[in-house]
Amino acid sequence: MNPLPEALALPDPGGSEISALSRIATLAAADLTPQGFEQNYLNPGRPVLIQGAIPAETDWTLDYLTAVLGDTPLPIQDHGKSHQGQDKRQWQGTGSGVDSVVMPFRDYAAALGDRTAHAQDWYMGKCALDQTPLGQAPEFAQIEHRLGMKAPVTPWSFWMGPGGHVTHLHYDCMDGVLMQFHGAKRVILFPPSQLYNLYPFSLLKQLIHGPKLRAGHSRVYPDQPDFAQFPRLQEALNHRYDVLLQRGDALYIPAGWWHEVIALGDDVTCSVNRFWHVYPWARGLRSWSKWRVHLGSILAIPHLLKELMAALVSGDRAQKLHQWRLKL
Ligand SMILES: O=C(O)CCC(=O)C(=O)O
Repeated sequence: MNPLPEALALPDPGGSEISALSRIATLAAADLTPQGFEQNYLNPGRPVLIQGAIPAETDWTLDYLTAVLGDTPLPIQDHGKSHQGQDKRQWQGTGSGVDSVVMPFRDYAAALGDRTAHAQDWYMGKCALDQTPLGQAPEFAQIEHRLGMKAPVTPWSFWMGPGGHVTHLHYDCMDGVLMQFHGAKRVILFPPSQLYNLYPFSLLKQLIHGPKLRAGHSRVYPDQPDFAQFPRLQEALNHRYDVLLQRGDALYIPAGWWHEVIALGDDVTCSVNRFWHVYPWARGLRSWSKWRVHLGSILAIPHLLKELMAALVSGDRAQKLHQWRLKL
């Protein structure tokens, strides 16, 4: 087990404890107040696992989701099984940089049921729920109230799909809260101090490939370390944390914290997250990880404009423009 860095070993008011498995601060939702969250987690940018953040009776099974979402058209990321385990330096895209197809939820549910989605690694990543019947789910308001989070950047969004899917190691330039509505996920975390020990894609790569290969994504597999190619990974592994995210839990992932998210089991897993502006502002302003991602986005502009022109002159303009927007 990794030693707990001093910043993470602060005592929490309200009877929280450090989980032996995750070594990340863990507390019951009932013990959480907006003031406690701000003081102990938001201000220092410290992750926390909040258990019981969603009522025990809430379980977003595939049958429930199909009944609620029915024919609502939603984008599905097509990762393709060959992606997994490949040398990431060969990748042409990752995360929201892979191709998406829009299909009625019911068809996606059928693909999960007959395992086409497992075979093809079709995943609903960062799929906005605001225009769907789930957009106003009461569980969202409850967690916002408990955490006292201000200034959201994105709508609440789905991260759901087949067990076995891996959202590869990356960090975001915003604070995030990931809530588990069905099944379980394992989350591997590294602090922002490990930025270069985790070999992010270079800014130059983003200039050439645009947002398909973002500077916030890592070139290493934390569970299959290749120390010959990536020697500094050895040091990063001393700072690794593992969190088990079970149904009902919420995980606060501060901006700049690396995370890899693995959908456990064979069944469907369903999580929902939202991104927020970094608060307090000073934490964001001091974060080179955050600035680096913004710089990458600026460098991606020429590539994006080129793709936009190609979409505009394409025979399939509406579809191409839609795909272009999903990659932003
Ligand atoms: O659940 C997932 O697959 C990924 C979630 C994620 O990357 C996030 O919440 O920032």
